[in-house]
Amino acid sequence: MFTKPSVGLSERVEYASAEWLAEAKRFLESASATIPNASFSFSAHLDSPPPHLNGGDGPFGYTIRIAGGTVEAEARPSNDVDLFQRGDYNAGLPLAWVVYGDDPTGRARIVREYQHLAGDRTSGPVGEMPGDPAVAGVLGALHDHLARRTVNNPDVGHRIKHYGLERHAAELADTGYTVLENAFTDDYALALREETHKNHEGRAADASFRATMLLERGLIWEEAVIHPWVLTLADHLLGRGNLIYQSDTIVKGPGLETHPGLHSDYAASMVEEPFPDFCLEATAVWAIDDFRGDCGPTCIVPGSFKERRQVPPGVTQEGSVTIEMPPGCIAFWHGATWHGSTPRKAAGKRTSLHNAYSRNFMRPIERYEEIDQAIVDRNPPVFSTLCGLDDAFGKSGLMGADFERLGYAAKSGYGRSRAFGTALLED
Ligand SMILES: O=C(O)CCC(=O)C(=O)O
Ligand SMILES: [Fe+2]
Repeated sequence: MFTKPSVGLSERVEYASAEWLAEAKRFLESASATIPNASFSFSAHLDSPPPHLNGGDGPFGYTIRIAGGTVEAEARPSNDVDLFQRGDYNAGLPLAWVVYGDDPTGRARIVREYQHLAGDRTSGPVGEMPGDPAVAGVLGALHDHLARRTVNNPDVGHRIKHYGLERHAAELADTGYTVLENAFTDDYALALREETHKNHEGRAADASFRATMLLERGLIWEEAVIHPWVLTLADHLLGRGNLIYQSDTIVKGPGLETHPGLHSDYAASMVEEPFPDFCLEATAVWAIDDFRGDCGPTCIVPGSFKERRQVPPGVTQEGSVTIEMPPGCIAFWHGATWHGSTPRKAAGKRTSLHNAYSRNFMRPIERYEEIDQAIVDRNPPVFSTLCGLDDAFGKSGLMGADFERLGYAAKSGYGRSRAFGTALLED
């Protein structure tokens, strides 16, 4: 049996859209009986919203006022509220999709990461949360209610622009790989390293250098797989609705040669040659430890994805370049690019996270269709999509295909990376 997305597909909404705001109003109205005397207002001013959401020239955002059992919701920002926040739409979006559950402090780590990615594109809140715990509780519940419904910005080009990924997209088109600098903090690297080493400890000396199926191994891996910059490059190369193909860590000690020679990441899928000119699979490698010099970095042949074939037997690493990156970087490559890994010469270990993504119609190496319901429920829709829970594959019954999912995939532009609403016009 397939695990279910945490809410019905028809209930999903875009951040700060008219439907999102209507859902917020509906939720608060149904909760208002529990806080009959509440008086509280909050607002957000969101800069650079996706054009398809912004009907006019005025400032974009929302304002919600709760007073005497009534709820007013307006699709524009206002300073005249108890709690106000301003920031870039795409920078704020991941913060809006964090599901806190019963423990508001339990997600501090990922909130800090999203703030790190946002940099100065969001400013701190002005004002205070309501002092009355009952009102604060309803607002917390509202946040999670919306987070479980909030999809990614479907305008991939808009995300590329506002996350500052234009250079990275150009490098992918040119060389087939790119490096996202400062993509996670030192504190996050520490937490990833600790978790990785726990998974690798106590294994037999001849055990695999990989620990696999990470999405069933804890919250930190669930967080990492939906890194907003990585998801944007994955959507760009693979189209929306792409899947997690494999999620694993590698710990490489001195002398260990994990990937001699060269390979393409299409090898396991045995893709027929010539490869299609669109990308089928792409890989994100997180440098939890140093990937420079004699630390055993990945090596790659720039532009080799244009060969559109597997690495022929006997090809060596000669002519490849190493991907030199300090901890906190994420390398991302087109899966048809020829690469390998250099043996580690330095003392100590190289720790890395390898999240590979594939097109929606591909058959991934790892299977998450029966992942624990609790894992899906504590994550936003992007996570359920990556696990293959939203599409129609494998879900046919005796009465035919899953038409709800087929319709959802079509409406959401699965398989496409072009701007929302333009796909049909361009065809
Ligand atoms: O560990 C490395 O340096 C390369 C790993 C690799 O080939 C991959 O993740 O696809
Ligand atoms: Fe590889």
